[in-house]
Amino acid sequence: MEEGVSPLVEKYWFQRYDLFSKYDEGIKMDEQGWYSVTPEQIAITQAKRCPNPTVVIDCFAGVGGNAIQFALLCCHVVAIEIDPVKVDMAINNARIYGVEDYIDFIVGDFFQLAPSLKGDVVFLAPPWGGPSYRRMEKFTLDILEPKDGYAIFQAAQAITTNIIMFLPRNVDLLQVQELCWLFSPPLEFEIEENYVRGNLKGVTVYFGGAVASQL
Ligand code: MGP
Repeated sequence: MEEGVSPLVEKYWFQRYDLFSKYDEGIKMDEQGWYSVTPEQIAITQAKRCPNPTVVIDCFAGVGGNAIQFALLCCHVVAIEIDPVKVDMAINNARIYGVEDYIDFIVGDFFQLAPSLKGDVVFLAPPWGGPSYRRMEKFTLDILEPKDGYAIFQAAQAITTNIIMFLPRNVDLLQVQELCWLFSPPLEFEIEENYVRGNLKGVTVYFGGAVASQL
């Protein structure tokens, strides 16, 4: 195993090729990246929902797992991440997949940037408060970071109502539905369970006609 891999990361290191199939080509992740990056097959599934061509705003881009798959599927991506170290890693990772020219990386706070952003689809995979979410019976939207799920959704829907949100498998689905009822008529939505090797990893919610109706 690689030097400097913490006990928390060890489990994810064994799943490294599920996270990035090109891991051995020099993929870089910090600790939060290891446990937060969307497994590659799930990121591909999410990206396939986007109409083509599309401008996708990845609001909590982390080390770039989703931005890379959106870019590979011909989307132009605006990838926002507040941590400059993660942005450097994401640029490195995008280069490995040959898509760095299709992603505009921005070091910044999504909430500050949101009023000036334009895009066709907003992608939200915010921090879930670390791996401890697994111990909760129900994950409520107020636990999401850096602000609660309602605030995140509100900022996103001002850009577009075509929103893709990656959430914990134990998320309170009633709360998710309530987000749609904030609109009149209620926003179209679909909930998808995401498995890797038979294990449920999370759920993706597709809001809005452009991404929710393309099954
Ligand atoms: P996990 O918590 O390691 O569950 O996360 P797993 O692998 O099913 O472990 P088990 O021991 O319960 O079997 C599964 C996936 O959820 C990760 O690979 C990430 O893609 C995603 N994920 C986990 N966390 C803590 C976060 C997070 O904070 N933010 C985001 N966006 N995704 C996360």
